[in-house]
Amino acid sequence: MRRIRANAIAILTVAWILGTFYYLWQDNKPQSSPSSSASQTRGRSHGQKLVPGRLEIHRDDRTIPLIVTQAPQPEQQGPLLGGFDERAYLAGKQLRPGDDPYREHAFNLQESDRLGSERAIRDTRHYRCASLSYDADLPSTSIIITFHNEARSTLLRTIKSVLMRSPSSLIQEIILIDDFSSDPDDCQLLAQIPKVRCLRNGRREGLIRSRVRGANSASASVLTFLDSHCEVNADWLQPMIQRVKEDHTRVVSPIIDVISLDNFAYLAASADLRGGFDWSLHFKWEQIPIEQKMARSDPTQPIRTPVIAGGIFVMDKSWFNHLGQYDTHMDIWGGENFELSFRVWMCGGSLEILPCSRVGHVFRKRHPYDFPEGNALTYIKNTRRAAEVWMDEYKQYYYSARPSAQGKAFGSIADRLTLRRKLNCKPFRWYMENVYPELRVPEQEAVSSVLKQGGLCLESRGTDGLGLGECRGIGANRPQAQKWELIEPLIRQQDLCLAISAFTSGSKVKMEHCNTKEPRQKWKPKGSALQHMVSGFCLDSQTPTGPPVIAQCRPQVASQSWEPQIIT
Ligand code: LR7
Ligand code: MN
Repeated sequence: MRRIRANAIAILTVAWILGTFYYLWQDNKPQSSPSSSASQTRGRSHGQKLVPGRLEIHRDDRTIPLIVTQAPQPEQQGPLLGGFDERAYLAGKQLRPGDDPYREHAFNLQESDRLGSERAIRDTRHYRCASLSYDADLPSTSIIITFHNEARSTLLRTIKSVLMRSPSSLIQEIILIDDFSSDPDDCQLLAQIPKVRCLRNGRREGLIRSRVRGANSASASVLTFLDSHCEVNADWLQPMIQRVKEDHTRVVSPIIDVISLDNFAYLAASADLRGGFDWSLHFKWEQIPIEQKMARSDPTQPIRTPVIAGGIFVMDKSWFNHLGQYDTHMDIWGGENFELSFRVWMCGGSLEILPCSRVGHVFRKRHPYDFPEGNALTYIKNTRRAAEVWMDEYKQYYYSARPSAQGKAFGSIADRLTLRRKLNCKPFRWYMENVYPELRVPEQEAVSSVLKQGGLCLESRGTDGLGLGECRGIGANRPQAQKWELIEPLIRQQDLCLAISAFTSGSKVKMEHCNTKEPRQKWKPKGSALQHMVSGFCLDSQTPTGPPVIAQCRPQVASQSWEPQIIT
């Protein structure tokens, strides 16, 4: 008896130990093997969209259980495509032997055509995602896909993956906007698929106006935008609709996995990335800031992102409309993701990436279509509009980073400025401080100089006093009181700046704590004079050497002539 009990205890102990090991193994199980860094820099010249950095590629499939997305659920089986004749559709356009498979679409069309429309793909989510549950009464969504000369096989795979991998109750409709592709049948024929509608533009509009057209004809309360060469992954839709249902001001996107443009392999992107940009308004994927990364105990939690890549996101329809849809004066491609992202954050919403939602996208190295106004001019027009409407004084950094944008046409922005005022949106400074503090403002080179007038130098005296004194010392040995840093618009000495005391002629000029936003501290050079930017008056030493004031600018007058002499 005792033997039996001892055996039972031993068996239970072994089972318990094995169970613990299994649990720990599950918890540490790599979702993907270490990264192979995919090249970040590619050949597009303007606002290129790059493969998310640090791809995690599953190399050794033997040690990691292969999890593929589930087969179509029973309710979706049967006539997924209704009476649509898939074979005839694909056969209608085929690569001719000898044709360059990359020429027309900038990806390997031959591989795409060969793949078929229903392949299984790896479920790239963190394994904990599979055990999350979502509300049973999620609202349905209108899927909006705009395209211009998309390959039939990629377009069909996008649609089919949506139908296969979404609960059918969540798909109200799939709206295709054919942006004046050469062959109207590319779109028209697809309308035979249940739930698919096709709208064709009578002329090329670009993706921005096309999406607005799609949104205007959508009947669901939630909008889902997709590019025309995507494959959605397991349970991609529920996490996004759930977040938007809980708070309609959230605009959410999935992690965007990579579909290889060469062999169409489906590759997991890193889950630690968010959207960012530099001052030239060039989108980039970047690491989540380290503090946020450390604070993330749950890998299924949303990731706040300063901007979204732009093509794949879910947004409440009335919120989309309330916020002014898109800037429909933007053409073809580019910049609309910044405009939307700034607007969402600054006007009371938020942007996030949901790690439990994954969608694959074919990233390309070049645009496979033409830009009627040219690629560069179009990108400049669109980003100038975004910068002019939303970036306030920070737009100067955009222009410094992209000098060629200056003077290029961008049309009227009056309507968008009115919109911004009407929505009572926060300033860009707020966005910089609260949403994207990691974006560094470029350091302006401080030039240290003396401000000389004849043999005299402008010097600070006592607490806030100023005057002209004999120039002393040479080079770096000049006294601190006579060294000035001219960093437009400020004229500064350590943390004190030259400021006018009132906006009237004759007002004294004094020193006070620097504040770039303070209009009384803003100066600019005007010939040999220093002009106060807001009042228009010039720095004047008065005669003979009273405390400096501002006075009507008079060219060549000695008391207004300041000769900056740079000290090294
Ligand atoms: O004139 C056009 N008319 C269109 O309908 C030009 C394009 N399009 C369609 C096109 O067929 C495609 O379906 O618009 C969609 C986007 O164009 P792509 O695929 O050439 O663009 P992309 O993938 O390089 O661009 C990303 O940035 C764009 C900026 O304007 C858009 O926001 C895209 O939607 C966006 N794509 C994504 O965010 C997917 C992930 C890529 C990244 C990063
Ligand atoms: Mn795309």
